[in-house]
Amino acid sequence: EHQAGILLECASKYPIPKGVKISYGTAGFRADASILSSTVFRVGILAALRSLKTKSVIGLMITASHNQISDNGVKIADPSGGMLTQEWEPFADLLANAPDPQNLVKLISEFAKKENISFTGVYSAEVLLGRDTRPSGESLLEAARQGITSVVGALATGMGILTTPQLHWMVRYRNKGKSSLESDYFKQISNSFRCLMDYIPREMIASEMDELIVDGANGVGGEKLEVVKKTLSGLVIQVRNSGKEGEGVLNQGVGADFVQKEKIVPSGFGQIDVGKRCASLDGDADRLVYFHVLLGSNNKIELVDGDKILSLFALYIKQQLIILNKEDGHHVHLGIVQTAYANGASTDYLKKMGLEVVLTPTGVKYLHEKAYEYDIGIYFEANGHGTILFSASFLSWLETRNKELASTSEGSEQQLSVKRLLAVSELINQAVGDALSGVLLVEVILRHTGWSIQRWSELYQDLPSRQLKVKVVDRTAVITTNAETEVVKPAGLQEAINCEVAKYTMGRSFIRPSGTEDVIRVYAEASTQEEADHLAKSVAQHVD
Ligand code: NG1
Ligand code: ZN
Repeated sequence: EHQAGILLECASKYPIPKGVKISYGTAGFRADASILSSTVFRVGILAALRSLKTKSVIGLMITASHNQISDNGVKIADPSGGMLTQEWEPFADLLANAPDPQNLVKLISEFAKKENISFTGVYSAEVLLGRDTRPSGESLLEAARQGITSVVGALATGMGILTTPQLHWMVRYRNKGKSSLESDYFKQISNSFRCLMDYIPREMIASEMDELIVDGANGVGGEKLEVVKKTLSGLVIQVRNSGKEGEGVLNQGVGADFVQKEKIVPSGFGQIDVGKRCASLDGDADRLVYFHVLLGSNNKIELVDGDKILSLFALYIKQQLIILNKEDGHHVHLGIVQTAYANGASTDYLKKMGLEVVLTPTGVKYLHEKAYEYDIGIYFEANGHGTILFSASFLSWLETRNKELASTSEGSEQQLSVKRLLAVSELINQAVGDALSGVLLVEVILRHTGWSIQRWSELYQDLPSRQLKVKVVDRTAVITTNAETEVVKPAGLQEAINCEVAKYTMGRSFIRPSGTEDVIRVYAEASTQEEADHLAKSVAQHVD
């Protein structure tokens, strides 16, 4: 009752704005920053409850990723460093939309009872807090802190301005009982990068590679990359749009989302960069795409998207597994996870390479969960969010094998492969997609293969595609199935889409409600750009 009193008092300082209904979507709560304080306050409470329930440290990140600077958002990292369990999302919605403090307290006490959460147990909650560079982040972080500490005994630990993947990484390592400061993160990625560089076949090292130019989206990623790059040898990185004073506005004409959708150079890039290897991060550095600038006056680029990063990773991993399998016949289950937004040409290519490919609905939580079913699961969204997951049992097999080989065949090809896989598992973020570790792995693999960005891009040719969004009053009216490739409701809509698709060669199209915006997204692919545009447009007309 002491607890209820405190909650009531704190909650009254964060009344919810009138007429706003908000829901925990693909990436937590997102909205214009000016209406978010009460939501963030309440998510603070939620995070503390989650910590009590799991008896583990929980993460709370304040970011709106690639969205405009005036937006912000909040999401929770579970004990493993992954997204908040889906089972708690309905409660998150209820909390965020509770009309007044009395109602809020009632909801909390009912939920705590149902979930067996004790406010007076020996474990006290701890939540790690992070935020991106958005100016609104500072006061929202304070709201989160107030929410957390309104749960008696709960501790809110501020970790400063971070990339989203850094916070997830910290939560994961803290719960493993390991040191999880930002400096530990940097140490881990630069050490494993160094190892992987050492394991590159000798004949490849000779070939010097030119510098990588990275567009930091004027966000937190650029700043962090400046720190990382100082610790690397054998890789020269030039950071542009690093978010420093005068370089431009967060996500405005820059960043991975802009580059992927518009297929033109981000601000700060141009004809002087023709042919060079370039990469783009998003506002919270959990997405990564590569590109090179094409010759011509229209600032067009050749995009190397998440699907191609996935393909590069898959080829490298598969090559290591072939070396392992050959020697001792151990079968390793490698799975590739994509969404319906993956370019059709990428899926065809991966299958042709003999890889097992599955589709899940959009949203990291689905991809991550699926990838976790394999010994090694590689997942990517076309937009550049993805990572490589290693199962605990496969990692321990690798550790054992590494020890055995050290005594029986030191210096063998097989030992090298084992060491490479172990180093990849250290480099690439096991909690969530991470553009910083992704960049380092891409760079290692390009050196390993000796490929230029052009050669990499030629692995396969993307099918022309078009994405549109249709503003609707109620996006929940559209219900899909089969990894979002088919519409179930409204009735008749899927038949109409089928009809349109049938008019094109290599045509493919699907629609789904966005989880982050009030829109229905339309995707179309066809053998020419004109046809893809046309198909998308005609499908969009059926949605309206
Ligand atoms: P929604 O708005 O649900 O389509 C978008 C991206 C997702 C994911 C989330 C979170 C597309 C088509 N959708 O989700 O892949 O990245 O944002 O940021 O790119
Ligand atoms: Zn992001």
